[in-house]
Amino acid sequence: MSSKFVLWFAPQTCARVTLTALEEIGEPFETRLIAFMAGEHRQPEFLSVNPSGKVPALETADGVIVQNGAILSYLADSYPEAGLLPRPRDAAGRARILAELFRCSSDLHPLVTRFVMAPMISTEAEDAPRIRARAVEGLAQQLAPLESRLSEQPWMLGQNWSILDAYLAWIWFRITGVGFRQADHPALQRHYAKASKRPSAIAALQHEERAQDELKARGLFFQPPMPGKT
Ligand SMILES: N[C@@H](CCC(=O)N[C@@H](CS)C(=O)NCC(=O)O)C(=O)O
Repeated sequence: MSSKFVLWFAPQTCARVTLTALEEIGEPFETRLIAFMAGEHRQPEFLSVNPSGKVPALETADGVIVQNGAILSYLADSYPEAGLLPRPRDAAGRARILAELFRCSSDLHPLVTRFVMAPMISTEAEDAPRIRARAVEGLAQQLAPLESRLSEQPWMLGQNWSILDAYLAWIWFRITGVGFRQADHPALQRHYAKASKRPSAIAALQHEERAQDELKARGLFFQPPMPGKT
């Protein structure tokens, strides 16, 4: 490993949040692209890095770190000057930050998967509308407190940007990309527009574009279809 970090990732996935964090930190890093369409996430090379077969996985001088929330917390602690997350001294303050990370990774992300990739839950095509409908209900419930929070403050944690804003922006990108109704969530829409202008977010998208080009050249680029379309 010639750089400090090697990020295993795929475009449009939640690894975008880790990419954004690495861009914020400014340390040189390498990327390894996983082509899901070629099943590379189930192949020994990647499974030896992350036996769960999921991106992101980050190779570091301290070993491989997996799980977005854990990676973000590790990077925030390792590079306090980057301001990825507040680092309260008290246990309750730290628990509140972890709760926000888990909100994204454990409450919202599984709903994103159900809404965007219903066939990962059931391969029966007729189940997809029901899976998506339940996901929409769950998303509406989980996003409501964030919509009201962001109508009162600019960022997830208050007045300052944090990597949680990149996490929420990825969630919003993913669900609205396949038809989640934006009009019901004007504050989330504004938040996404603002979060996307951050230089780290722009740089992360540039990494993804290069990866997408590579996947397209190999005939392996996958775009989730809009519900009702194939
Ligand atoms: N809990 C994990 C979830 C990671 C995850 O589900 N990543 C997706 C891409 S967004 C993935 O690699 N999916 C492949 C699979 O589940 O087979 C995290 O937060 O890092």
